[in-house]
Amino acid sequence: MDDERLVKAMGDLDEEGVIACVKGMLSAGVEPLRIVELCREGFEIVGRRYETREYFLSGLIISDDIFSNVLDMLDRSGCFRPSDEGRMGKVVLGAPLGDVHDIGKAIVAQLLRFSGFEVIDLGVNVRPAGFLEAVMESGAAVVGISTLITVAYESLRETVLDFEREGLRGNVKIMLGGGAVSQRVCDYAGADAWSRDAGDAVKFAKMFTEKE
Ligand code: B12
Repeated sequence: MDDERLVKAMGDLDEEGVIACVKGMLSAGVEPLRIVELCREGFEIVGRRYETREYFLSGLIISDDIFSNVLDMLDRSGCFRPSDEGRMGKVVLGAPLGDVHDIGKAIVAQLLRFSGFEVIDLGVNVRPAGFLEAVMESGAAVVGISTLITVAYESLRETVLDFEREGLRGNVKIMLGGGAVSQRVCDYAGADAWSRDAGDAVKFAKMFTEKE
């Protein structure tokens, strides 16, 4: 019941409703990742309403504002506090050239840090060579790219090709995530894994950095 209310409030851009639901859920001990997932479902409603022109760009911006408040609440509850950051290795993270969406990426970064990874967050609109340079500087073995917009597919492919051209593809695992990725996109880009679940970023990073 609360689940549906949260999804609906997010879809309706009802900030007070969202905050009230999240407060209630946190005090009832609901898993923070469950709250994030329900908000993500609400974002999908916002996206659909934007496509059908019920909402405009301002609707997308408001949904971002509302979710920032949710993230602040989750942060204050202490659930995303990093534990022994860096112990598990380094992950370079970013959104590709042409893409400025960073909400999902921020969640992935928090979860990776929480799980002991050092995250080198390059931000959004990262040109292909930016990922390569960050890996060369940091020695990270994992790259995560968060993609919400289809125009960025070409830049995903270019990013993977840059690692190949530099002879570094064998040393680095590349994972994709975000609403615009799929198995086809992963195959096209030549990446190693993909998911639309932030928890899988941690699962993949652990798998990729496991010592034989
Ligand atoms: C909020 C929003 C915005 C905000 C973003 C604010 C911000 N700081 O990010 C603003 C207003 C800036 C915006 C701008 C635009 N947007 Co917009 N936006 C959205 C919206 C409503 C929500 C996105 C979101 O944050 N979702 C919630 C997060 C939590 O979900 P997520 O990113 O998928 O992340 C989850 C998983 O995928 C996973 N994950 C994420 N990253 C990674 C990485 C790895 C490695 C792994 C394993 C997992 C993983 O973990 C997360 C938690 O589970 C979507 C609709 C939708 N359905 O997504 C449209 C949407 C993405 N936007 C869209 C569009 C068209 C635009 C604009 C072009 C609009 C315009 N006319 O200017 C611009 C694009 C600018 C650009 N060049 O990038 C389209 C894209 C369509 C397409 N096919 O390409 C969408 C799909 C809306 C729609 N249905 O039309 N947008």
